[in-house]
Order: sequence, then structure tokens, then C-alpha cells
Amino acid sequence: IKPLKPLACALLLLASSHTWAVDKAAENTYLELCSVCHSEQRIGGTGPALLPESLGRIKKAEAINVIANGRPASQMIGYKDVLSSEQISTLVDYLYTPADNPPNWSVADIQNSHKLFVNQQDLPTQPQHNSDPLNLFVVVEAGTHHVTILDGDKFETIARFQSHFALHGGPKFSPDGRFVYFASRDGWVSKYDIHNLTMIGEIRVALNTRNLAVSNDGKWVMVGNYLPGSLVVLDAEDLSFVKEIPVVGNDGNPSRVSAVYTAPPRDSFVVALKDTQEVWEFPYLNNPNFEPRRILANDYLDDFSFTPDYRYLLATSRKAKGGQVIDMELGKTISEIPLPGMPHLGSGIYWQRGEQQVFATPNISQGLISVLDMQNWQLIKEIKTEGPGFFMRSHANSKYAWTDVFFGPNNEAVHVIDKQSLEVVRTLRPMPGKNAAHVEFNKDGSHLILSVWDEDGALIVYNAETLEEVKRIPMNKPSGKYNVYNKINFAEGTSH
Ligand code: DHE
Repeated sequence: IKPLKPLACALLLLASSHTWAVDKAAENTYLELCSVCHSEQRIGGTGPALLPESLGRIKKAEAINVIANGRPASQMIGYKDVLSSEQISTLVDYLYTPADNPPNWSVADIQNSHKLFVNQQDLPTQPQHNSDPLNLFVVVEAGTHHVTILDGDKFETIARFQSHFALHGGPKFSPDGRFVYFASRDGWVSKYDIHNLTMIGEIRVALNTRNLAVSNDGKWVMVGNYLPGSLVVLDAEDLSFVKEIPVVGNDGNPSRVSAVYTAPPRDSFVVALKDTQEVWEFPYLNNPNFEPRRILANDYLDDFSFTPDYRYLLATSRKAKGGQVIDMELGKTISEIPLPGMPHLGSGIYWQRGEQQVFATPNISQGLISVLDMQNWQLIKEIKTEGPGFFMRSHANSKYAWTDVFFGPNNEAVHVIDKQSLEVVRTLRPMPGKNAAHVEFNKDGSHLILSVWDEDGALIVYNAETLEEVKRIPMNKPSGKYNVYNKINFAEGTSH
């Protein structure tokens, strides 16, 4: 290495002291204006955590906009009259810089965060509303961090409440459909009573959480986390802390959790790890000790799905071309799956096509739906779409499968696919220029609701047979919607 000349050294020193001064100024601005809601360590308080680990999905331009203009329907006010645009921009750089001392969230922190608002034993066990309790939709409103409970016959709101910041992934239900459990990206888990339309309790299990699963005996909740890389087991009745399981691979290296799911026929939680090539299984019947059974995989598991009997796990890594099939009985990879681009297996669905059972998955890097034969994992067809998609949905009673074009210039479009011919039979553009995505069917599959993810967006109800629009409910960035009946029955065509 050539030694630096004195002038270069001086310039470098000047530049780094300038950066240091900017960092310090941004940190001071943070401590003065933001820490009261977001905490001094940026781990969140009444506001969300503001660490790179939790802001990963938010583009810097969006963060700048929120600091300048505030966030509608929240306590976040705008600072454009207080801070210059340069100050806002350096503040955002500071928020995207890892903390000097990595934040920690201990078992004591978890236990101290636990709040029980009401004892469920004191509440009526019968629904205290007049809607069919199994045909309700739980709707996540991403734009305002609210949740709406929607009657699935009349498509009318029966309750609406504030959620924690940035709920992500599907909420999960107790086996009878009375309770719903939510996970927010910043680690909060909440339990809501749909019969009594009231919040039961909450607990913060981590600083950055992936998702949660509820055991099919209704006794346990398992939560998978990024920060710290851990699994946390809760008592499903009152959300009290049961166990923390640090995630360390066979090789001794710590790992984040990609996702945790319940596998009802196996009476177990199945966990995919992100930084080590392993799947963990936790049987939960009869006084479980929550020690993992480790299955070694052929690749990392960023995204995965199951066959309907939960015998096989289909998985892919973000980098891989294709995926792998893991046999949960044998505990090993038994086949490769021939898939191009970046298949989004987690959103994949299956259905009966004549004699064949097929699995179809959208692709987040290419405009196509891959349809596979579930007998031999061979590709049957690639259905061309107008761009890469994120979600896919159907219902056993519907002849159509729906998929969005989530990315790119055509994200206003949704495709309706005939499940037998595998042809796109209709392309809808419900609100031109606005992103249309994520569909969920009602209990009997006669209707479905589609989200338009826009500040001036909407839920749009369609007749599943005629494809005619039935109703439009204005909403700020509605994201996922979850039908109680479909969820508790792990119905064909919906996410698990
Ligand atoms: Fe999701 C589900 C992972 C980005 C909206 N997403 C899931 C699940 C996983 C996952 C593992 C299944 C959890 C469950 O239901 O229990 N999501 C990921 C990612 O790795 C990715 C690509 C990057 C990340 O930031 O984590 C990602 N997801 C997004 C988004 O940007 C979306 C569009 C907006 C948002 O809310 O952040 C988004 N993800 C969703 C939704 C579901 C979901 C609405 C539930 C779908 C369902 O129908 O069940």
C-alpha cells in the first residue's frame, strides 16, 4: 500500500471530522426531538424503533418525507418548519446507521413489557355482535396502523382499532376463531378478542420480529425474530412469557429467523432459519420442552411453503435459482424444484387440476406464475403476467386464482387465472395508476376482497363468479385481509 501524502492525510482528517460533526449534530437533533417517543437507544417507545434493522423496508426518501410532513392519523408530526432539508437528510442517515452499542432486548425486558388489559375468563364466550363470527375479515390498514374487523356478508365495519406500528405477515387465529394474534415489525405481539371486540393484552418479545404462529391446540404462541435472532414462546391465553430460544446453528453461528409456522397434522411448529442452512421443528403436545429437532437443508431458507399434509416443505433462498423440497419425516432434502427468477413460495397456493394437484407461485423478479405438479415437482406451465407479483389467492369453491402485479409500471393490474386451463381469463385495473394487490375470499368463496395499496386506496369487493365489482370501501393503504373461517381451517387457496 502506498503511504498517503501529508495533504491527502489532512483532507481525509478534515472530511472525517466533518462527518463526525454532522453525525454528532444529527444525534443531538435526534435526542432533542425524537427520543421522547422513539427512546434514546432508538429501540422505540410510543413510536417505532428507528434502527437500520427495523427501517430496512422503508426507503430513505420515504423516511425524509415522514420527518418533514409527519404521518397522517398518528402522533408523528412534521418537522419541515423546524429542521432544514439538509438537517432532515443527515438525521435520516443517522437513523440508518447501526447503533454504537448493539441494542439488546433481554428476558427481563420482555417480561416487563407484558400488559394484560382484561382477563379473558371475565368476558362472555359468545359473540357480542350480530355478524357471523366465522365470516369476519381482519383487515390490516398499513397506512394508518389500524385494524378493521369487517362483516364478510354485508362487507361493513363492525370494529376498528389502532395497532402497533407496521404489522407484518398474517395475523394468526386461535383454533375456534375467537382470538386473533398480531405481530408488528418492531416486536410487539397483541391478542384481540373478536367475540368481544376488545384487546386482551400485549408483550414486546424483540426489537425486530418476523412473524408468529399459534399452536393448533390453542395453547402456545411462537414468535420468530431478527433482532435479537431468537424464538420466543408465549402462553396463548395471556401472552405471558414462557421461554426464549436463542437461535444458534449447528455450526455455532447465530442466525435470524426467516419465519415460523404451525404444522397442524404434525402438532408442531416448524421454523426456517435465515443465516444457517437448517429447519427446526418443535413438537408442542404434552408438556413440551421446546428443544428443537434440527433438519439440515441444502441451502438457506428465505421463503417457504408446505404441501397440504405438511409432510413436505418447499423452500427457496433469495439467491438461488429454484428451490428445494424437504421431507419433514425423513428430515432431509429430497428434490430440487426447477424455478426461474425469485419465486415467492410463501405466497404460493395449491389446487386440484383434474387428476393433478398443482402448486402455483408468483415470482418477485419476473412477470410469471410457475405452476408445478405436486407429484413429481416438474414444471407444468409458466403463466406470463404484466410484471413480478407478490401475492396469490383462490378458494376451493372458485374456478379462478387471483394474482397481482406488485412491482413495476403495471402494478395497477390484477390477473384472474382459470385454474383448469391455466390461462389468464381477465385482467382488472380496479383503480388505474394505483397498486392493486392481495386478495382474500369470504367463507363460501362467493366473494373476495382486493386491496388497493394507496393513501387514497380502497377495499374492493368482487363477485367471485361474475368478476363484477360489488362494493368499494375507501381505505388508506389496506394491506392483508384474513377471513376467520379460511384461516382456522387452513383452507385451500389461502395463506397459512
Ligand atoms: Fe411480507 C407475509 C416475509 C416484505 C406484506 N412476509 C410474509 C411472511 C413472510 C414475509 C415470511 C409470512 C408470515 C406469516 O404470515 O406468518 N415480506 C417478507 C420478506 O422477507 C420481505 C420480502 C422483506 C421484509 O422486509 O421482510 C417482505 N411483505 C413485505 C412488504 O414489503 C409488504 C408488501 C408490505 C409490508 O407490510 O411490509 C409485505 N407480507 C406482507 C403481507 C403478508 C406477508 C400482507 C401476509 C400475506 C398473507 O396473505 O398471509
